Amino acid sequence: MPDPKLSPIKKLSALKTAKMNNRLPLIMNINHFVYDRINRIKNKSYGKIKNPLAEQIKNNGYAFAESLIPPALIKSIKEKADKLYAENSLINKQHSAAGLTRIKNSLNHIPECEEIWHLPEIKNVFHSLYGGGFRVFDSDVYRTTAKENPEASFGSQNWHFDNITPNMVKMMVYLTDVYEDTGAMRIIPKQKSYDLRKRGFIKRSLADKFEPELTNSSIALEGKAGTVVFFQPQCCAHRAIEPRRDLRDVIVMMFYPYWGEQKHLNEQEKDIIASNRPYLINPFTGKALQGSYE
Ligand SMILES: O=C(O)CCC(=O)C(=O)O
Ligand SMILES: [Fe+2]
Repeated sequence: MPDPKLSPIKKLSALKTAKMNNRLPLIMNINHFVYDRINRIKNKSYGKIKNPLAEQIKNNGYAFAESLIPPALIKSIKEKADKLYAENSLINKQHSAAGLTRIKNSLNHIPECEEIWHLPEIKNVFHSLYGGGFRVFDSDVYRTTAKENPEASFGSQNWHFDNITPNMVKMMVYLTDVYEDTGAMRIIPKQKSYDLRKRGFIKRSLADKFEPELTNSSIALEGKAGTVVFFQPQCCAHRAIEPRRDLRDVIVMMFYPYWGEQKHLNEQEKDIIASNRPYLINPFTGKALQGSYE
């Protein structure tokens, strides 16, 4: 039940948000709903491919696996990322005061990232979730460190749901060993998150009202370099954590269903996918509906 202290309008809005899993315009949800139905019809194996990680994602909103990606691939991506950070010329520093820096055009500068979504172990998870193919909407390599300015913050450091359609699934690949004190993301399982949303936690600005419940019901996603975390960021409340020591490097990719195979990308397509932000998309064309970052 929504919090009885909420005004009627807030109660209604919390219920609508819980129902749709987002705060997007109705028309966008309808567009994706129709797209997903077409996907189910076209993907004959919808619901038939079994994968234990996909089951966990469906049930809990997240799953993690330690050894889906060959260590040599992780090592070469990490080495290239380190080199780019050391050269310091291709780094987006928009949020550097808050400890977040990104590699610009990472798919062209670290082309090995593309190999990840062609690995059978990764493809299987999405084939099971979507009943067939998938597309990658966004791929990003970023680093979190201690803040330079304690007052600074980037949005994801507050508890939030990503405001995206229900068919999207995010994948985070660790390039460093990730512990609580090196910036492991905290996440709240789907059922508990759903309960919080119905009670009125629908956006990040309301997080303070729901503490300490948010923190107490969350877990830190710790894992060695190479760990893959799949999650539904529209279903599970989550937040980025500032490392208290060292740093955390990750690749983050966003997936959505598709009835064909994700093809190999040319340079221009990689450039677009490496800068697609935020995650609002016309699924029929694969095009971003809002701006990107450099
Ligand atoms: O970097 C993180 O730990 C989490 C960022 C986040 O909010 C997200 O990927 O949706
Ligand atoms: Fe997020």
